[in-house]
Amino acid sequence: MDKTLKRSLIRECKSSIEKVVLLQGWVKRIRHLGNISFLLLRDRSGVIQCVLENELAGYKVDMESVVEIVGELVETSKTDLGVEILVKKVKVLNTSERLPFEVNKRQLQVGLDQMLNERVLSLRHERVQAIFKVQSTFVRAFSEFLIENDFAQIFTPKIVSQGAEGGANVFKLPYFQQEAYLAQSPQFYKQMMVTGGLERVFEVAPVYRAEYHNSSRHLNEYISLDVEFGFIQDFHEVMELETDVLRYMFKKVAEKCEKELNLLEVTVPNIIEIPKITLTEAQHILKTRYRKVSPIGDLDTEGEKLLGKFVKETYGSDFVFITHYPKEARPMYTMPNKDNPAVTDSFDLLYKGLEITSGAQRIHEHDLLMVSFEEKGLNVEDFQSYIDTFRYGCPPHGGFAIGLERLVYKFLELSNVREASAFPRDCTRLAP
Ligand code: AMO
Repeated sequence: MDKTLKRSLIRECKSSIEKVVLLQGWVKRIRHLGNISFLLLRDRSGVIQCVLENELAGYKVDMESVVEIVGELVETSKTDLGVEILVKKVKVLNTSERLPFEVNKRQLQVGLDQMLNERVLSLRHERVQAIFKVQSTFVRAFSEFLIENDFAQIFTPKIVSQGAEGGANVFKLPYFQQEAYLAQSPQFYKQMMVTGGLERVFEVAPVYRAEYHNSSRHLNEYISLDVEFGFIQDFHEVMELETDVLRYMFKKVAEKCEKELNLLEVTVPNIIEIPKITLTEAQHILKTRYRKVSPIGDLDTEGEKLLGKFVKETYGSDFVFITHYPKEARPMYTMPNKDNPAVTDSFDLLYKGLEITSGAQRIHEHDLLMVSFEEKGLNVEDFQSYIDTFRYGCPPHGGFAIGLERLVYKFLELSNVREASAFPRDCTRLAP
């Protein structure tokens, strides 16, 4: 091949001033029509038609093989791109075996299990790739917004000595002479970094939940987008920050992922303000409007779905904050409400009827925290290093965490949260 030519991307071909280009990618399809062949070439940026004539007509290559093409760019009205390649040379860099299923159909016609088992192949499909491009854009926008607002990115351990969320859904692992756990959340550490003096922090990292749920919304490992910040007035400030973060994330996705959103046929929500409803009100609405009785101090899956419908119809919003959960329903670090200490200054954010976030103001007073641990029946000695944090000057603070896969799952209206994870971990899936 011509060593003087550098690789061009397919998306650059449209505006290229070069006449001859070198492209590399996968063979999406090849068709032979008499003395002419049409090869559709795909790279990370798009698809282009390559025309093979004369001695190259009838060129034999297996679908999904990786090839390098040198050809002349010619304008055409026959393709969306407006240009095609008149092939001069073609070289196979790596051949593909026979595919277990077709990856070039408009819709990928495989079940969820096969899609996940054959991830490298299902990813070749543009709609599947689009999911992860949207995911990547969300994460970048989340980080960008927070960095712009003076938050520092932190990295906290995923091997820990205690679960941070209460409950039994922790994975245990042997750790030399001790027993350790996989982190359920960076909760304690993000608070410790705030108290340490960083004031405003965020983290993007996996967390682990030993949940035996085989549902469309549970994973055993997911990416948690965590935020924590100090010197807050109240937990409303935390909800305001989350609203601003989400608004920015969706704005960036609309800007950067136009092609992907068209392909997936979704529109970006216009977030102006997110309605807030207390848990008591929410349960009342469910009971009076839908005759739906909720579990004590909480909402169940059906209740969340009905509330999603209610806020869409009433406020035209895909989102709703549910606030003031009772103490029993929230972890030990959650701040009780000053006027009514039976409830907490906490919230969940529902998006299209699914919880995608929890957040709260935290207890920053040492003695109150000790009481809270004891009320939950927890042994304070097991959490000593966390509790000691509050002995040396801790500002009022709060934060929240967004489940990344749940956000993508709901936004793109996928069939299952697993579709929003490249290599999901569930009760039975450990490979690939
Ligand atoms: P919580 O436990 O509610 O709160 O988790 C926060 C968000 O994480 C997502 N999530 C999950 N996603 C997929 N599979 C799961 N099994 C799963 N479990 C939770 C949800 C949920 O809203 N430390 C607090 C957050 C905070 O207060 O800052 C926490 O972890 O989207």
